[in-house]
Amino acid sequence: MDSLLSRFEFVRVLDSNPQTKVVSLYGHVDDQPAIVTLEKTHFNTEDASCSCVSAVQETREIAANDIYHWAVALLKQDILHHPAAKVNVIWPATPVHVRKYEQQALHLVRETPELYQRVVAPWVAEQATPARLRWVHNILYEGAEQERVVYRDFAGSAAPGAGSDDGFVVLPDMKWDGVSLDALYLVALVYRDDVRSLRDLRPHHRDWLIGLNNRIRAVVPACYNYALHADELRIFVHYPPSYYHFHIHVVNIRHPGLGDGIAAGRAVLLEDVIESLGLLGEGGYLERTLTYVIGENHELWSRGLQDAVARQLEKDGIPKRPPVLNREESS
Ligand code: M7G
Repeated sequence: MDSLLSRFEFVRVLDSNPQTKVVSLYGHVDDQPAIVTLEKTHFNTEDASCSCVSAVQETREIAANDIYHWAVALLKQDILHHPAAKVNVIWPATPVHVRKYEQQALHLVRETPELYQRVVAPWVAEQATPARLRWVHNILYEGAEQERVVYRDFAGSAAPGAGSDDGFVVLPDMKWDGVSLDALYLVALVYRDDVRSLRDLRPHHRDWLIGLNNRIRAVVPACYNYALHADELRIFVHYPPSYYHFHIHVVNIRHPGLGDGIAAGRAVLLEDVIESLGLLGEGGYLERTLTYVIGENHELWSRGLQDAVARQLEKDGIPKRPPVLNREESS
């Protein structure tokens, strides 16, 4: 990481979010595209040896009024328990990564079963390549991030392979600094590779998902010394996901989420998925219309979703946006 950062040549800011305190930068490392994301870390309130206030080293008062006092402060930090920030580097970054991290206009899309088959499914088939899913394969089969794995279940077999369809691995998500339990963010990757996303789920997957949900809610609290309980985990999937190998997000319920990660229009609770599968016909999620938020940079937007949204709005009788008037015309 140190070497990557020292070779990073900054080009431009992709996104900067004052609420999540995340900045994403685009640049080059050895002439190849790189994305560096910096996220200010949350306070570590679990560390009893050091209250957050005693970490304040220096202050400069901004103002005081009656009983109210406010100032900027410098905090004592150490890399183990009180790091200042989490740094993520993607290198070499693909154009898909750059488009994902770049600030962009967002739209609400209604993905009907027809739209899925015509526009989305062919694109998904292109996405689920070994290269794009290498990090998943590395975790499942090559021992990557092994020391960080919280739980691994081969579902009765000695090792992944035949008969391990129910197996899965739980480990800290790349989004988590691994320090503050308030921000706990894990990801569960399943061994089976016949389910790419929510769209591939059918009623016969229901029991498998119930089992997964129960295992996750049993093992995660135990792995963290019951500092949080089964009903304090927000367990969900993303639609559309960024990676088309079925996986589940497991997040501390107190975590407001990074960006739009747990917002309506992106996250679907696993419990709701299980419930829906009990009501849907044989085609399962293939029969449903899924409504979600998509950025204009997403390839699907230009590959058909933009036109589909325009047609849907027209069909729904929603008036077109009036032309923008300049100041003189409007007054
Ligand atoms: P997603 O819903 O497909 O994408 O979830 P998104 O939430 O990034 O849009 C994939 C999840 O896997 C995300 O929460 C990522 O942060 C996480 N993730 C991605 N990669 C490349 C890695 C990795 O190499 N290791 C770990 N531990 N998590 C990752």
